[in-house]
Amino acid sequence: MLQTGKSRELFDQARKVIPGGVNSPVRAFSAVGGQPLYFKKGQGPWLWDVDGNRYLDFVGSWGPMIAGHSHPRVVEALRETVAGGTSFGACVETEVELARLITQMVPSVEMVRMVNSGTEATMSAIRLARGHTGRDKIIKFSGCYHGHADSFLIEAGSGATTLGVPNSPGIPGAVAADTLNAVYNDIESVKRLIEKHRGEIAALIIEPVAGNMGVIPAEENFLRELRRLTGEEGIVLIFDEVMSGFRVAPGGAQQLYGIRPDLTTMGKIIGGGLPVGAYGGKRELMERIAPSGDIYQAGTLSGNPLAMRAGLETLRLLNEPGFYDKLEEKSAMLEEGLRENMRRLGVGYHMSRVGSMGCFFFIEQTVTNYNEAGKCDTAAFARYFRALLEQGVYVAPSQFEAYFVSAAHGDDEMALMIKAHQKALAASLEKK
Ligand code: KE4
Repeated sequence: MLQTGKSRELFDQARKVIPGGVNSPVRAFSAVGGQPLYFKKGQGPWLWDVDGNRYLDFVGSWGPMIAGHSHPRVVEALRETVAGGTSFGACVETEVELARLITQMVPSVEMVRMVNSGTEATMSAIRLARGHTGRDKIIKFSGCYHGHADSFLIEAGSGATTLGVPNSPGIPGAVAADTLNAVYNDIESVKRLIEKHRGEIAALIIEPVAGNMGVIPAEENFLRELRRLTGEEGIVLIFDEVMSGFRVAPGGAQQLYGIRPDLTTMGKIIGGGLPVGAYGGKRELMERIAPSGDIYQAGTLSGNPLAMRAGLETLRLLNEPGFYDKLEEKSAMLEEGLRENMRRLGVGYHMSRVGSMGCFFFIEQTVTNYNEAGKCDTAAFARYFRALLEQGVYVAPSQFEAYFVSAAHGDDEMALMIKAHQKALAASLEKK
């Protein structure tokens, strides 16, 4: 049994001064029972908690740590930068370098604006689309999560679903009325909304690889159809690649599928673990943003020197020859091992993976949308999660998230995960 006395003590104190004791709901372990762990160190694929327990990490801070924790090059870059100060609220050289590198890596992004979180990126992207088109409504997809801005917390995935609040209180009716939800991978559901609200829809925003209702890749012709329809209707197509960007390919899902959205939102990996978000796209759209245009968006810490340097160093690592090939090799090896375990145990859970992000659903049917994902046996997932944790493996504390493989995970770590997974899966099958 894991000794987590110090984490418990900290959590008791936290609950007195932080809502739910956490600074982000999905960390609260509420879907898997028990209490959150407090971590104090990460090194490569490993995490240590405040009680000294070591875990093999497949959360990777929900995606940013694709190069592994405390990568020496990132640490050195930050050490150098912090010696010269932490924030100037003014322009720095590295923000130009990072913007240039992003425009080189992501095919559709001609200009990019840095912000401080994925939420800020998506919030700003829909304001830009609304300002540019003069329309108010947006289409999103049930189960996708685009951060916690008002317009998105309608049938939202990730922590909102995990905690059973996909529609948060506090969203004004008028705002909620402008958010239309379609069904992921169901083009007819999009066509019906466009028919009904022709001329009123500013943007359609989608995770091209959904990672917040478990991992559900968009079917290829679905994305192609979305591109065609939005083009015909003057609707701004926004790919929310906060999670899939720089993860599933150097240029994200849009490179993988060869589809060019009008705007792309980014985050996570481009901060190398520091707070960063970004949105970018066609020049004619982006130049509408102040001060070149009249659509306002701003941020005290946008382009922060520490975050820019960590992001720049991380993207440079991704551009080293063979980075993605090696990541794909490991991720495929892990997938095969997990599938073999399921075959051995005679369970046919649905597994999906795109590059180094994946998940398997505690349900023996295919999962292509939110409704199907919602039918998973989350109690079995909770047993699986706890059994993995007891073996020193840390995955996301929710069925409606993804696991992430980093460049720091080696063959030994994969073998360890495959072994632990088999035991945890067996444990999850024993009805408690
Ligand atoms: P942030 O505001 O949390 O930086 O980014 C919001 C966001 C936007 N778009 C996508 C596709 C995302 O996955 C996210 C955030 N992802 C979740 C994990 N599924 C963040 C974890 C959390 O809420 O603590």
